[in-house]
Amino acid sequence: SANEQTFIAVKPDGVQRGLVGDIISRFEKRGYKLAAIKLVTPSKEHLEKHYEDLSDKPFFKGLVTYMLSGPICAMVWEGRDACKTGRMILGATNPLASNPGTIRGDYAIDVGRNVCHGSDGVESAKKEIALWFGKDEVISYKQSQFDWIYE
Ligand code: YYY
Ligand code: MG
Repeated sequence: SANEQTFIAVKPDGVQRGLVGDIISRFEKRGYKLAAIKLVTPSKEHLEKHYEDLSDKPFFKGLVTYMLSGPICAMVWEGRDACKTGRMILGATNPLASNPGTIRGDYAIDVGRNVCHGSDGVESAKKEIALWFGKDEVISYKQSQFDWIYE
């Protein structure tokens, strides 16, 4: 359906490196609709909850420290197949395995500085959107170019 939503975040390195505009542009130009956006500095507890499935991984502590190192640009993008296509726009988890043309493949080298986050499926997207945004922060509106993007 054209109203699938995904949670996309520009991580602290992406914000500091001035990549927010480019990342927004890639989703806009593809045809996705921006449903929510804010710049935030979440707590350690919030970030541990966001990455709770990875809590037993050796990189977990470093991951949370990295995510605490500066502001994060949190967004919700909406459109057909938003979760799967969002992951394709981001590239692979390890930037060295990401194709040029993806965000990570264009801007990153190390896995622990991979610039952006995207939900890995519809269920995790729902969970992440509820964690990062209040209900009134996710906006419902008609995208004016809708009929030029969807047949
Ligand atoms: O969803 P995605 O961000 O692509 O990867 P995850 O497997 O969910 O891991 C989350 C996050 O953890 C990843 O973006 C970087 C970091 N990480 C790491 O530092 N080292 C690894 N070997 C794997 C992941
Ligand atoms: Mg993930």
